[in-house]
Amino acid sequence: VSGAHVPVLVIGTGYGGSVAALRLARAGVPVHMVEMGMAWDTPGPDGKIFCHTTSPDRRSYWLRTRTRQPLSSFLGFPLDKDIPRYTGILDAEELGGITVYQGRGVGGGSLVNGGMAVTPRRSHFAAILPTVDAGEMYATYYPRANAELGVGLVDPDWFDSAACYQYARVGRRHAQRAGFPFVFVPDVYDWDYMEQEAAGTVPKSAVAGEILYGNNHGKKSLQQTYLARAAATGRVTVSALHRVTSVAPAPGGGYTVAVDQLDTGGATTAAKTVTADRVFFAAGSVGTSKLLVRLRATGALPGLNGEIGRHWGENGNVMCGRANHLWDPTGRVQAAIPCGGIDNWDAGGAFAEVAPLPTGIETYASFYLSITRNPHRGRFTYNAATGAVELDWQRAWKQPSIDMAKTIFDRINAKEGTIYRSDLFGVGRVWGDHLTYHPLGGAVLDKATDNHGRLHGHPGLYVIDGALIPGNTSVNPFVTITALAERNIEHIIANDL
Ligand code: FAE
Repeated sequence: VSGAHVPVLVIGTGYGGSVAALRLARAGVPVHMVEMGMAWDTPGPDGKIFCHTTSPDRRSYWLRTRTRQPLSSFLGFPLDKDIPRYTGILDAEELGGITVYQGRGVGGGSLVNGGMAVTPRRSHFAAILPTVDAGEMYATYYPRANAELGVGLVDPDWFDSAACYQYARVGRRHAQRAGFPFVFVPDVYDWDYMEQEAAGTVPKSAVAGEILYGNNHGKKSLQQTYLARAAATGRVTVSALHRVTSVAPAPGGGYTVAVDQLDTGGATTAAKTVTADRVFFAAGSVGTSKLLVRLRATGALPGLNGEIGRHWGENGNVMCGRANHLWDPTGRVQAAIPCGGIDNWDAGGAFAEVAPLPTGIETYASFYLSITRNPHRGRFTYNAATGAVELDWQRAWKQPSIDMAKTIFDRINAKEGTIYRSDLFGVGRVWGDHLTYHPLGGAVLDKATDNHGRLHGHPGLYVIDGALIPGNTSVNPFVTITALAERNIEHIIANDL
């Protein structure tokens, strides 16, 4: 309701926002969450909430008239197609030099991601966030995050025989033959449900190839975990299809938050203001960075410091495929939830997840998303002429990532006598170096904020999402984002409220 006053307003409903909402509500504080995407709680005309990976419709992309699939071609055929402009679930946001994929809707990235729930090795965490007590993180906050998110491991015996993981077993064999450790990767997908999918006793989701545009069954997104528990407190309200455009000090104390209500075509249907005693920025690395950079540059939040918009990275994401021999088929049916990876981080700077290629046909291809120790960092700046926030990032900055991924795949190719696929990212392109799934940084802990996420210069403003992490987590990021949010909100509740 326009003109309302709330004790706490949370911008965004991804991991950071959901942790903040649950913990504040359990501490007795009413919380209002504002989410620019849709609620994703109502089935479409086909009876399903989410559309399928191989038949993207208007539900697939955020305000685009053509899909922007991570794999843009296959055997030389372009895969993208026209779709009606709609507030779909996956944003392929073009930021100079890189396409940043993000979830849009109540649940943020948890709606679209692969659910891979990885706790980094402690020494890596300590190097990334040296001012955070790693002892506390590994004793308390990582276990808490893993428990709340419902993280589990595939049953290794089932894995060994399941047809839908043939591609992962091929990935394991090739890794091990080249001398690399293959590790199982935990996930928030319900593994018992997946076994039933494979047995044909329940409706299929992962086994039918659902991923990227939402899973209709089996995946424990934030809607099933943190947000469900937050709602159960009775103290949390959520406004979907509402986008925060400004936060500024209110005359009588607290902050005035400007919010646009959107229709499903992306047009603003109402402009509202709310006052809040405290505001948590949880709009994701890109969303939080863009807001804060603009609010600082335009003088709405003049106290923010010069660290705002800095130390942004893409977790070194780079994709590639390999062409296998005819005696190494990867399977026509592929579970869309990855469950294993190749760890060459310490020696080569790369951790590669063995990813599915759920096309429904035999491709004889192995596909990988590598996380690498890319040292390059981008920076968000405000363009006063256009009023846009821009990211400086160049595609050439992915070269270290490619070199690190090659420490794994050149060796596997040499051992197997195989080659890279060059038909997946446009004709002749071997490397998917134009994108990231893992934006991180832009309002980094202990730089733009204090050591618990309080923004410098404006008491009552906090950052609690992936923007706090300086560009890399050495593994998939959401468990770390969740655990850090658990740590920070516990401290904030104990000291600020
Ligand atoms: P996030 O989850 O992005 O939530 C931010 C929310 O804020 C979104 O719902 C936005 O719509 C909303 N928002 C933004 N701006 C505004 C505004 N102005 N007003 C109102 N609302 C706004 O942030 N990570 C893993 O660990 N494992 C995986 O397997 C994995 N797979 C991925 C696959 C894909 C395709 C993608 C895109 C990501 C994947 N990730 C994965 C990354 C992970 O989802 C991401 O790091 C987290 O979702 C980031 O969490 P945050 O809380 O920072």
